[in-house]
Amino acid sequence: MKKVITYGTFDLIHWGHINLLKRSKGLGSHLTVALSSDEFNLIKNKKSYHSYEKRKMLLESIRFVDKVIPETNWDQKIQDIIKYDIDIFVIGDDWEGKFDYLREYCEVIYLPRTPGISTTKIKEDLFIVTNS
Ligand code: C2G
Repeated sequence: MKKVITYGTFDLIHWGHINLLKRSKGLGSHLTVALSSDEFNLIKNKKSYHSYEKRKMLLESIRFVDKVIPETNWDQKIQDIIKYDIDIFVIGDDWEGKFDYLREYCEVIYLPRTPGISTTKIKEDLFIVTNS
């Protein structure tokens, strides 16, 4: 049973996220999502629209997702990989190269981002619509 893990904020869940989760699950038979906490989001300079609990509930409703754990800092990945017996770390290629140090512990795969959609784009488009 190949176990896969990915990390992210997944705010205002959209089809780019779903593409990532679907492909991630396709790499193995179990997918864990380490979901950025509200506090860690502030460290990432991200302000989520939805709280951690709401983002967790949404992710747990997605059939590709088997487990959701909190991501509270940049440095938990190695211990997560060991603790959850992970075979593959996967993330979008906007992070290309940033997590190569994990290759000592598991396979590292960067998947192409889905073009044309992002949480930021959604927020910007809605701002324009509501202010025009
Ligand atoms: N993503 C994607 N295509 C998009 C938008 C996002 O493939 N159009 C992917 C990102 O590459 C990432 C995942 O969806 O793998 C979640 O995106 P974010 O919530 O923006 O994740 P991020 O803030 O980059 O968090 O420790 C790692 C960080 O927590 C990653």
